Amino acid sequence: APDVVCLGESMVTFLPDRPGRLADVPSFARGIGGAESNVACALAAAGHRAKWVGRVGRDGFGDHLVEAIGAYGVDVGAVRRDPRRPTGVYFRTATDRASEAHEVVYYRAGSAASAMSPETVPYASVGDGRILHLSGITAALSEPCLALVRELTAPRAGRPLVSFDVNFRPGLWADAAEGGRLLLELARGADLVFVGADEAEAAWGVGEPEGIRALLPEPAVLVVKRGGEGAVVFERPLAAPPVPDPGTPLPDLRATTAGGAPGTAAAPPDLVVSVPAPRVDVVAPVGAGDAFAAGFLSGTLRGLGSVARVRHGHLMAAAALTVPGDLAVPPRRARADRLAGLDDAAWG
Ligand code: KDG
Repeated sequence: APDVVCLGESMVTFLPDRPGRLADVPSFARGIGGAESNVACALAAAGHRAKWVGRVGRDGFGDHLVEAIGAYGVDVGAVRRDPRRPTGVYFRTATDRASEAHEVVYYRAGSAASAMSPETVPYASVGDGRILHLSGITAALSEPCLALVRELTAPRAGRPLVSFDVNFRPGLWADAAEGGRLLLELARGADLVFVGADEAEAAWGVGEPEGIRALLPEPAVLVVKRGGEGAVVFERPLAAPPVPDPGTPLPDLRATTAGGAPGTAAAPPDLVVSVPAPRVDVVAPVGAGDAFAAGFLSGTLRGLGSVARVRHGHLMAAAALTVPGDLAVPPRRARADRLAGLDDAAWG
């Protein structure tokens, strides 16, 4: 059985070979993208059994995605091919200044993945891992996709630990305010939630970590990412001590989720840790959030403590931040462990 199942739309990406407006750039290099398969690829590279579930067209781009993601060691056996709908693609500008906004153009309306639904994605194909990783992108793709994410974040006996990266993409929602409201509702059903402080500000009008936790008290673990300032984790106390052993069973975070509904019984107190990020020269921020999630989930699978889990997230993100595309080669596990184990001064 897989450690982590990642569900979502993957696309072929086209990155220009030079900075400039899309209107001016003449040639592009092909890559692979898709937030959830990015997480799967990084987890597989870190030595975990990762599976990606999605739908692609019966076309050359679909072939390429299945082959390229499979080549990372990700199980692609549950990916379905749609003979009538195409594989999504997207184009993005390259800039030589990391802070400059990137132009992103999606060609994914009516894609094979937009036909994902509770009917076309059987629960058995996504519910067989220890962790099921989802993101808010899927909820924005179509009504059937939203229904699928609703179903997967709803309570269900024996469900895997549900991880949800909010991934608010205003350009994908017909009504961004409604998108924000839906994402909050979906995130409340997850066990583990990742959100950027700036995206929480954009989606919910609240960017302070404590304020975000007040909006989202239900998940046992809430990770608020603050870019170069690091990340803040809120979590219910876990009995399991940090044991860096790949064979360590997953701590049962779900056991600590009860009683957190807003306005009802008081949630148990949170453990709150703030973990600074290493300074890196950013080439392109794309894919960094996915890499962070992969590092944090990797640490979760290994039973590591909160600080170590966030540091593994930061290390994977640092690798992704320093390459132009979505995916970087992450540090090998032994090296990441040594880096994550550096004393706090090295992380200031
Ligand atoms: O996180 C990177 C993703 O944004 C990129 O791969 C494209 O999945 C994508 C999306 O929908 O924005």
